[in-house]
Amino acid sequence: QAQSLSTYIRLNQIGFYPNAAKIAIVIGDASGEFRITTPDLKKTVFKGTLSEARPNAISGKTARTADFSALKTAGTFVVVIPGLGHSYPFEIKTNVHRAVAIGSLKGFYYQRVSVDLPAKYAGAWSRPAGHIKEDTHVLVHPSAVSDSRPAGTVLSSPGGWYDAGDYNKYIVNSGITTGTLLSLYEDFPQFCQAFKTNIPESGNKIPDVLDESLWNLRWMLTMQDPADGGVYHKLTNARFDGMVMPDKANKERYVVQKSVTAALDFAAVMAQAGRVFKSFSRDLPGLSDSCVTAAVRAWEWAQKNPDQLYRQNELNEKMDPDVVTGEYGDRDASDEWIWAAAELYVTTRNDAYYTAVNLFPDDKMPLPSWAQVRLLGYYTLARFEKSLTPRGQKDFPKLKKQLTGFADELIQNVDKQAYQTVMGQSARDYIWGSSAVAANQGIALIQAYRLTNDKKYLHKALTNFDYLLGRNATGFCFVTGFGDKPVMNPHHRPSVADGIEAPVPGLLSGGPNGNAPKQDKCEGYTATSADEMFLDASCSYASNEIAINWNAPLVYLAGALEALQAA
Ligand code: G3I
Ligand code: 9MR
Repeated sequence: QAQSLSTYIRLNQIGFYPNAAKIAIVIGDASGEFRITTPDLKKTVFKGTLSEARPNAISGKTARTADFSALKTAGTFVVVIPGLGHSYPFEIKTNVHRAVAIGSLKGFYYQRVSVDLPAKYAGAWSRPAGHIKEDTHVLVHPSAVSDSRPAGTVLSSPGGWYDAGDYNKYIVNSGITTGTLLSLYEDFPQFCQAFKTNIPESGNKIPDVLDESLWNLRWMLTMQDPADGGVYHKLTNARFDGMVMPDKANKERYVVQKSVTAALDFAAVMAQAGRVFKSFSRDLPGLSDSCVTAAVRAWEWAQKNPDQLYRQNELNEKMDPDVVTGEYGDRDASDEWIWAAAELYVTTRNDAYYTAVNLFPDDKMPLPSWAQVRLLGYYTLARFEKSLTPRGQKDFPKLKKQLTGFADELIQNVDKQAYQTVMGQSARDYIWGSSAVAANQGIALIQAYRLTNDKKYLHKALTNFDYLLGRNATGFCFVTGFGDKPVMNPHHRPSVADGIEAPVPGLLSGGPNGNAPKQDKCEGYTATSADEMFLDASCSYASNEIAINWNAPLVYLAGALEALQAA
């Protein structure tokens, strides 16, 4: 009988590793047999039976699983559900996610500030440099004025990456992003040597993931006040730009108040960078030492200013101009202390950092996000088990137990879920930037795999990658430029303003967010459950913006799965 494309079949729209699990989800009423065929539907290569219907914990809707893991033949195929239709085509092959891994790291190149993106590297998305005035003309906001930098001072603070769909630069978010990219290198150095993204630096001796990270690290270094070691919270306009290209965004830029969270996230990343770039000292003389020095100075500033949190509303009551761009505010810096202490300790092997803070205040294992960085410190302690001082080694068994216990919780009930993914077991996963929840859950599982060698963690990490690439309740592939139903209209100023239909590629959409309609007030949301609360419209910044701190865990997960081939 005739078969047409069915949107009721949800699967990773890119494909599967030959030896890995292969699952498609079928929503609606279908039951009984399914087939895997060639895309012309003529040749059947596998037959199976759909699972029993499982209820979706979030929406209550039911779904069935088509499990064709036993099919290991390389090729391009579709899932066929008799009477319903067929899926998008997918591939089975080794390195099947290499293009996504490369594309998502390349996404950072497109976010670069202060530099032209020529067609040689940027293809159709070639554009002139944005914010070139930052080279000589960044103002000191009244909240950031100090003896060394009185009102009227102008600074140079070019480079780095635009944070997201907006054009501002925020140290807190830069910190977690850069730390995650550096961690991919630390965990999979060999893979990273051959991980090339066609950026201007690709021919040099430094892996592209580190060259890309350096683009932002160098900017971050300019955000430290040499007089006292403090770090400005952000470099920003007072208000968001319109939907214009970066070179047309000409509002005044300010560095805004130093904060303890910025100082500690900066200290953590600089300490990590000091470690990573040590082995590239011949090509980057002095960089490693400069990073460690900057880290120590930021840490010491934080010790003297532990209560200096960034609270934008309080600031705006006292200061002019009001600053209404992204806050990345915090009420509690205890997790930032843990991350900075762990990185400085591992880099310097000085127990004073280890004992300066309570590294294990409780048994909680909060998933990493810009606001919660505790686990980034734990991952580092776990990564360097062999080189910890006796003080750190003493705690290692406890740390390992907590990290694997957390992973066990994440995977415990996955097989009962309608979509068979770690992501989405609770409606609480569907917050602003939920795609990064999925990616960071994946990273937590990769860490557990590295600690135990138990492949169940690796296999479950792959379920969340499948989620991001299409096995989800929206049916979208959340990475621009990939899949058959990709996000096309992200809240991303260049993608809106460049006149090109396809958005800038390799960027991860924030994803479903139960509160999005209230938060961005974009018209057109129709979903009734959080897992579907997503709108592929550029006004939907609470569900469809892109952001560097979401892309980085995508790069990590894609890179780790490629390095390990998830087999
Ligand atoms: O975590 C809580 C959750 O416990 C609670 O149940 C839920 C109920 O609303 O809220 C959750 O917090 C939300 C948080 O994101 C989750 O990370 C907040 O409501 C929500 O307001 C907050 O949104 C942040 C958003 O800025 C608005 O401030 C996002 O995290 C953050 O990623 C986003 O970052 C923006 C920058 O400000 C500007 N640049 C673009 C960037 C991406 O959209
Ligand atoms: O474009 C801004 C986006 O990057 C932020 O994440 C978001 C929330 O802070 O705000 C967006 O800017 C909107 C502003 O908050 C309200 N007016 C419309 C702006 C988008 O066009």
